[in-house]
Amino acid sequence: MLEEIKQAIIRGDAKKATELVSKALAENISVEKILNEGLIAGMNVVGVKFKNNEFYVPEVLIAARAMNQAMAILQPEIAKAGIKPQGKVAIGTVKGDLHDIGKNLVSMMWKGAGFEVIDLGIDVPEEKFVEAAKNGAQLIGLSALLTTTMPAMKDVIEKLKAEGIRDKVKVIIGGAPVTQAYADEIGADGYAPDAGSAVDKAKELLGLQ
Ligand code: B12
Repeated sequence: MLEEIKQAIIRGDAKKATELVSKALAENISVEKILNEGLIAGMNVVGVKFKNNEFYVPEVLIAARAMNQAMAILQPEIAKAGIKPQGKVAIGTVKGDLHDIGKNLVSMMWKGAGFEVIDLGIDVPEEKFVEAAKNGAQLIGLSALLTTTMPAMKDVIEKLKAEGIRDKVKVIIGGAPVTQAYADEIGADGYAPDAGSAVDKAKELLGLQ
């Protein structure tokens, strides 16, 4: 079943992927397994094929659409795990960057962990992150998938400093090219390599565990 989900994502067959995810849930396969061994595993293969020029942008977009639709089915299940809002957090993909699958996944996991999540979307200018912090977000998540957009994460931190609110909000960063070393370099409070550890890290940064 998980292998079939993976293959449906690779083919970009949204109908099949959503059907299979519903079926897997009905058979009590854990949300975590469906995500990691089905959806993310499929998207990883798509990534390799894209890199090797076996897939081009349209195929990747079709796979991404299938992934997003299948994730929409999982979302209520992920959310069920949550209890009451543990805090207010905001997340967005930084300026110039349109990748949102990983960001959406982190957003879902945070919702599932009981956070109130403000999703700022993609291609988000630094002012929007600052605004979210001013509106009460205690933690800001920045996502970047391109080496060329990683510096925009630093711009957000600099903007928070310039506005005098850097010490009022925690900043956590992530995305495939991002590392702990980069987080240290730009003065972010934390980094997480995947959506699961993003939950632990957020809790840690907000003093909840
Ligand atoms: C899907 C995809 C696209 C889709 C995006 C669709 C969408 N709605 O997101 C489309 C086709 C639009 C696209 C476009 C481009 N892409 Co692209 N894309 C990918 C691909 C294949 C998969 C990315 C993905 O979704 N992975 C699955 C998710 C689940 O993983 P993830 O994003 O890493 O997220 C996880 C963690 O990183 C972490 N995380 C993510 N965000 C955050 C945030 C926080 C706060 C935390 C804590 C954690 C966290 O948790 C997530 C879940 O576990 C990657 C290859 C790859 N394997 O990464 C290339 C890739 C990222 N793309 C690449 C490129 C070059 C481009 C383009 C420039 C191509 C072009 N020439 O037009 C454009 C750029 C457009 C733009 N301005 O953004 C390169 C980047 C190279 C580089 N080093 O900079 C990659 C690596 C492919 C490659 N090897 O060449 N792309």
